[in-house]
Amino acid sequence: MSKDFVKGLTVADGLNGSGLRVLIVHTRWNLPIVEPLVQGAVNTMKSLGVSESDIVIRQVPGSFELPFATQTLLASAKAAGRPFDAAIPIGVLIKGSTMHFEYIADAASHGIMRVGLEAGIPVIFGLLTCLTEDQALERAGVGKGASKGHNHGEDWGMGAVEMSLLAKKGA
Ligand code: DLZ
Repeated sequence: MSKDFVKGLTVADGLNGSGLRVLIVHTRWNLPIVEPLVQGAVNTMKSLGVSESDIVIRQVPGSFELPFATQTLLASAKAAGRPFDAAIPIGVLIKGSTMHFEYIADAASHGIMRVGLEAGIPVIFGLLTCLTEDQALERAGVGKGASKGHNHGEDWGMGAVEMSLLAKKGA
C-alpha cells in the first residue's frame, strides 16, 4: 500500500478484468474535458485485462441524459443476452450563472445511483461537478498549470473492474 499520499484512491491489488463487459456512456457537453476522462477509464480497464472489444462506448447530449441512457442501454444489452458487468456514465458539469448546475447535478447523481441499484450491477459515479473550468481540467488530468492534475477517469475504470468482480464473487 502506498504511503506517499493521504487523499485519493489507493490502488487495488490483483484485479483481473478479463472477460468483463463494461458500458461507458459519455456526454458531448464539455467534450474536451470528457474525452480524456473516457480515455483514462478505457486505458485503466485495458491495463487490468478488459478487452477493448468488451468496452462499449455511447454518447448523449448532456449529464441530465446519463441516467436514462445508461438504464436503457443496460436493459437492451441484457435482453439481447449480452449483459454488461458494469457501467460508467461520464459527464462534466461546470457551474454557470444560473441554477442549472444545481438541478442537473442533483438529478443526474440521484439518477445514476438509482440505475445501479435497480439494474443490480455496479454503476460508477463518473460525474465531475466543478465550480470552474480549471477545476474540471485538473480532474481530467489536462490542467493548465505545471501539474496537469489527476485523471479521475482512471479511478472510475479501476472502480468498474473492482466492483464487477465484487458483484460476481458475492459474499
Ligand atoms: C444545459 C446544460 C448546462 C447549462 N450545463 C451543462 C454542463 O455543464 N454539463 C452537462 O453535461 N450538461 C449541461 N447542460 C445540458 C443538460 O445536461 C441537458 O443535456 C439539457 O438540459 C437537455 O436535457
